[in-house]
Amino acid sequence: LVTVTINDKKLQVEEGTSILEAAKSANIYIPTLCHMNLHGGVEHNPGSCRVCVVEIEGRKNLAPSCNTMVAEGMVINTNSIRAITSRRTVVELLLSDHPQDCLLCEKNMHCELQALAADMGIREMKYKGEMSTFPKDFSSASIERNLDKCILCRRCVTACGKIQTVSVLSAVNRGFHTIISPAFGLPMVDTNCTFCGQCVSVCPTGALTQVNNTTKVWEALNHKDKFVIVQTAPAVRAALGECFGDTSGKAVTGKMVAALRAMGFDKVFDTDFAADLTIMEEAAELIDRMNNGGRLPMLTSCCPAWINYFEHEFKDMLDVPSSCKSPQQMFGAIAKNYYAKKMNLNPENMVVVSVMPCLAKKYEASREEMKNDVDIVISTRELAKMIKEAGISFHSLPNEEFDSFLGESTGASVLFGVTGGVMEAALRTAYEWITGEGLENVEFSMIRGLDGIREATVQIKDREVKAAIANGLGNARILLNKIRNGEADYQIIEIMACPGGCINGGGQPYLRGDYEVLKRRAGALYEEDQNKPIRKSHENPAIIKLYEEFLDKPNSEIAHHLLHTQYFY
Ligand code: HC0
Ligand code: SF4
Repeated sequence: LVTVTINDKKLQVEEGTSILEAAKSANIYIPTLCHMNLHGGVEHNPGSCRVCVVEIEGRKNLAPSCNTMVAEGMVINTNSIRAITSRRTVVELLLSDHPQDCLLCEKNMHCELQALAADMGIREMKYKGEMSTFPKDFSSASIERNLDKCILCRRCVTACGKIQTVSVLSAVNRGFHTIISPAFGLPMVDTNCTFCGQCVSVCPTGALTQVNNTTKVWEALNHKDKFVIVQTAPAVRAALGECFGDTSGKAVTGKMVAALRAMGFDKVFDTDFAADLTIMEEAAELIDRMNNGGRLPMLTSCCPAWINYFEHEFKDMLDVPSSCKSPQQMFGAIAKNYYAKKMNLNPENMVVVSVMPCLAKKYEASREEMKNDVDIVISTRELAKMIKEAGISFHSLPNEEFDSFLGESTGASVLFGVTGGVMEAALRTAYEWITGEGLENVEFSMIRGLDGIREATVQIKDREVKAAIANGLGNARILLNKIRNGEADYQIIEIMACPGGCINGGGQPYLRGDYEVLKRRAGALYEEDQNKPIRKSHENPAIIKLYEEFLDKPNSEIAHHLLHTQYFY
């Protein structure tokens, strides 16, 4: 331990701690626009924004607190006139080359630069000069890039390069012309970008944002001839409340349903229904592969960013993932082909809207081979905006139930939203199907948690099923390389592109480096599972009926036609 004095307060901290972290431990807040703790203990501290500078006794120059480590006897002042003035100048200079359109910005009220300027009470543009005018990138269905708003913090570079190991973004050019860009200035859609949105999650400004589809949803809702239905992904309920000031860790399922109904959706359904359906198809596919010498391990295929990743980087292994479409897409296919028929609706007049924690889901819905399933995808953040726009008082809403029957689900399906959840749901069903016996304890606690890679051997009667789970694409790469090199003897692997799974999707409320929130969101989903009367997908009565009336059995010809897909180079 070393002893330091920060703002006249003496404290002891571990050697190797940055001044920024040491101050935080004493509840002293030093602003920064570039530093961020990323998932898995990766610290992004380039010291490039110079906002976090502090004065250290005996040193001539101010020091960036995020990458200056404490030393024994150090006396630090975070609030000296020099430090404050310098910090302010940095922000004023950033603003001098920043579009002044906060009111119109997708990030309005969620921008760290805006918040800092407000905290500093900046009231005038002190410096005027040349403004950057870089071309905007609206090429993808998921993410927009507006480089005029980029402050070169490089958080996105670290998120994409170190956490996801996709490395689409890097700094090019020098000085005033520096931009964060894909190689050769390619539009995102022509790169290896997976649209996971982790770069959007960490961007402090409006440089990287989601494609906003809220207007399209309002248009559909106001169209008198359209039957507009909505599905909500498992992880949305675990985080939506945060957009309305709730503390994290509380599922707001009932209020979310009530809000969607109040917005005017004809039916409010649940992606969880389709998650149960996915388990039916995926567990059947797994057992078939295990019994008939099929390709093992089988990889789950419900995360579109992950699908994108292996299509780009593991082209030699396209037979490994399950052929199942994701729950989002299965829902759309069932809604337009089964629900429509049952309810005497013309599928052409139906609009299927998804609320997802994910930005890649926007891209997934636009994929050519399944673009008829889902019409519009919005994120958790977009839904919150729409609820506010509609003047709905979220907290005064009653708790309402999903509509029948595409709204009926089990505890297994709600787990999909957290890393390991698809595996747990699949094991609950596979266990009972393989053994023909009831599973006493449905909770597979050995595969829970937020570690990047987890492994477990599950005894299913006389068979040992070896399972592995990866979350975060960097961790996925480690597992995939093991498979490629023949070093893995797993039967089933679950991969989710975002660290923590969908609870940390690119469309969720911003975490700002606070990963404790993820544990609480996960807890909200585990609690929802516990409170469900039925906790195994194959016991969902609406799913049983769907097979009886329409699909026949898992992996039937019609199930294959509607619920399965293929992967491309
Ligand atoms: Fe997910 Fe999904 S669990 S990917 O994370 O499988 O987005 O929440 O909706 O489709 O169900 C996201 C979340 C989903 C899908 C489900 C899966
Ligand atoms: Fe990288 Fe994901 Fe952002 Fe694409 S969406 S640039 S893969 S972090």
